[in-house]
Amino acid sequence: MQSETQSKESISFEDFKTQVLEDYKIAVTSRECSLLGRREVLTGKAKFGIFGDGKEIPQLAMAKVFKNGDFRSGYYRDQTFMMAIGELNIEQFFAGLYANTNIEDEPMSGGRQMGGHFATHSLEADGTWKNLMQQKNSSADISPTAGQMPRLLGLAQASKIYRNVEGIDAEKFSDNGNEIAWGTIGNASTSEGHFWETINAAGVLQVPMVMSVWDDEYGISVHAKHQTTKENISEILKGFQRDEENKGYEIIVVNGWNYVELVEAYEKASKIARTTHSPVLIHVNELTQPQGHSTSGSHERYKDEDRLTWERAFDCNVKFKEWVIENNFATEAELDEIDKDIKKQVRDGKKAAWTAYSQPMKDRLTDLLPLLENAASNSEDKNAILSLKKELSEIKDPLKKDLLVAARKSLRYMIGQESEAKSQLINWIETYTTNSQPEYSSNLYSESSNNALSIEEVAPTYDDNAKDVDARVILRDNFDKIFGTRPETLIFGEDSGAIGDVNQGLEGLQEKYGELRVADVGIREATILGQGLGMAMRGLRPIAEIQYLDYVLYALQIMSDDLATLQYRTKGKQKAPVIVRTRGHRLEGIWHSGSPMGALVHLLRGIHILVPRNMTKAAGFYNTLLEADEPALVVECLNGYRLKEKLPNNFGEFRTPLGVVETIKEGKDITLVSYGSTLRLVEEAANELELVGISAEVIDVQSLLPFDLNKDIVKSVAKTNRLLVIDEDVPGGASAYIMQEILENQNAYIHLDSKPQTLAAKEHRPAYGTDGDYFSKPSTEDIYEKIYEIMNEANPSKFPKLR
Ligand SMILES: Cc1ncc(C[n+]2csc(CCOP(=O)(O)OP(=O)(O)O)c2C)c(N)n1
Ligand SMILES: [Mg+2]
Repeated sequence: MQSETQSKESISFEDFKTQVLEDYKIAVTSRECSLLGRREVLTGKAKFGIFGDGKEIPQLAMAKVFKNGDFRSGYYRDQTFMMAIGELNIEQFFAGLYANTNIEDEPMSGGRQMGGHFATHSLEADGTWKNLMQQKNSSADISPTAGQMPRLLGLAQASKIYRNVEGIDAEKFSDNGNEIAWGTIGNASTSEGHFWETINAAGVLQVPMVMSVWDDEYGISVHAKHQTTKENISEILKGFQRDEENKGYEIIVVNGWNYVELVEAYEKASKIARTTHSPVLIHVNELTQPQGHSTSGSHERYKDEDRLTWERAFDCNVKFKEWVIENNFATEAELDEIDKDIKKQVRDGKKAAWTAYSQPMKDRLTDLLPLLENAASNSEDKNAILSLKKELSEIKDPLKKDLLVAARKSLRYMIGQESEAKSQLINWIETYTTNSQPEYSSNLYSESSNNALSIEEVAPTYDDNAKDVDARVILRDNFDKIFGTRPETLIFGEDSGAIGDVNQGLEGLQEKYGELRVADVGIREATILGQGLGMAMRGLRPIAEIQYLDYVLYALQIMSDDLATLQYRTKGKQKAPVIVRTRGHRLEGIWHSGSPMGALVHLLRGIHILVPRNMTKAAGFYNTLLEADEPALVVECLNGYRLKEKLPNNFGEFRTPLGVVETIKEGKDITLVSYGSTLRLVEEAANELELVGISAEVIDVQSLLPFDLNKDIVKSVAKTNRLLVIDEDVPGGASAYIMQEILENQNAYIHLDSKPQTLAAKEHRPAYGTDGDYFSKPSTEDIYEKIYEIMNEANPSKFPKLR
């Protein structure tokens, strides 16, 4: 049996034996970590545990063929794989369980993610790329099941781009596109739409993606009969199998306890994907869950005795041990000795991890207790503080929180007094908070010197006799310049290729730059986003086009859960500077004129959201973003492509700054704040109001996230003393967000002489047709009358009632 494996053919028995025993040690170490990890949760030292027990052996086989430059996109069962590629050791495993916030101790997320969510570091401390070809890479896991799929597609596609597009500086990212993106998913999670969308897309694109399904027949308590047609994922995927005539998938089925067959399967998969770029699906059957799904319940509740007996017998580690003995790689006694050794190693590693995690709190406690003692002596309520101190000192392993709670509560017993003891305590609280808060809140956005906010504005310049052109021409010529000068850029979307997008902003560019760089793709927004995300994680500069703003919702879950959290959940160790291009507001009908900007602003913290009012501004945003190292969503105005704009002469160079508002009409009576397509109506209303003596100042927000960094809007309100925010979102949507920024963060309330108000669309989706639009969204008349009403209330004699 062994002689059939390639490993055995190419290496000596002794070498093979060494490898087998190394694998055995990793499998046992991983299992011991799972067993002890569960106990740490049950005794309360860790909050939650989800482990990789029962999935060890296939992961060893995958690790064997996983090369430098490759990427994993997987889920919470993959601890054995991470150990086998040398990216997770025992202490780090426990540091993750305890939520150690030191990224050196807990490299997966610096304590931000629960254990079992894995990542490697793609970035240097300054945010620049490491050489990803000199390490094994794992994109950072997320908890939503199948959420790893869209990104996996992009990670695989990057190899195809690097192999086939000339001129890209690939040194840190690729060796001629030989890298594989390895996906893992649980059997039950293949029920998710993301799984099917990704599988189909990878088959169409023919990218080097090897997808492993870890099949243990269950998704928590729910059996395969409720999850999968025919209870068999590879069986129903058979139509994807490639043959002489058609490209497709290589589909491999293998049992998860059979070491030899697994090694063969992964070697075969690796060879196919690396050389031909054909995707491969490996259905790994007959896996188990020795401890059940997670620490939140026991599987004895839903597995019958037969199943539990079978699971004990077919536990992959048990079968592996039997195989090692049967094939004379070691005796049972030798393996037992190894087991014993490893048990001790894991116990020691766990202890070391606990000390590393808990010692800093104990150290701070020694600073704090004397301060509390002192505070008590200086307080009229001495006993109250002493009792807080006592409670704190009795906690065996205090959390950061415990220290702060005691310190902050103590201050309440010192209100109204001045003392050295009190200032020392305040000082301690402030220093402790300043040091602790970033451990939980840093890196939502890029903190590198290339962050988008640090990219300076460059104004568009014009020839003396610059023509007025259809605005889409400005986008097209700017994209032309971008693709001509930056080989690592590419754009893809529905109708983006052959016809040059539905509004001709990419006209002729596919012909010029090829089908890989200006590409048509299927109708599958989540994986369009995933393509962008994955390729951006491998050093490319993708522009993912979502045809209309209303369809961003299909990609929204991935944008929110994966892209927006990426820098945060890796504490700045991974980035994906993808640009998401879309167009929205004001066309016709329920699904062509939505403006859910409030929803986006709230779900996408971590991504910049830009709402340029014209195409010169939009093009400028693309130029800015390509200089920067973080993701953004750019919403072009659907009704702006055919409006005339003056043709600039510095394409690719002019840059619209982020977070900077623009006053597009000066005025003294009221400040009107708006953005995007609505602005034209606001300007119209403002001009009409001049005729009755109302002078409105109109401000274009341009950038919802970040918002008015220079706090210019409050300067306008200080002058006009009145404020109206207008947009096309639902009431309380983005307009409420804008209002909060202006009133609360910019303190505009102190300047107000009239009630600050918002004017938004109706609560329902916008109805079809010109009248549907008029009765659904704010019209010029609505805006005019709202402003007039505010002025009438302020000065009824000058502005008598309109109606
Ligand atoms: C989108 C989503 N829905 C539900 C959950 C809760 N959940 C976590 S794991 C899991 C079962 C997954 O089963 P499977 O994919 O077979 O993986 P296994 O745990 O069996 O390895 C569920 C329902 C989740 N994390 N994400
Ligand atoms: Mg399962």
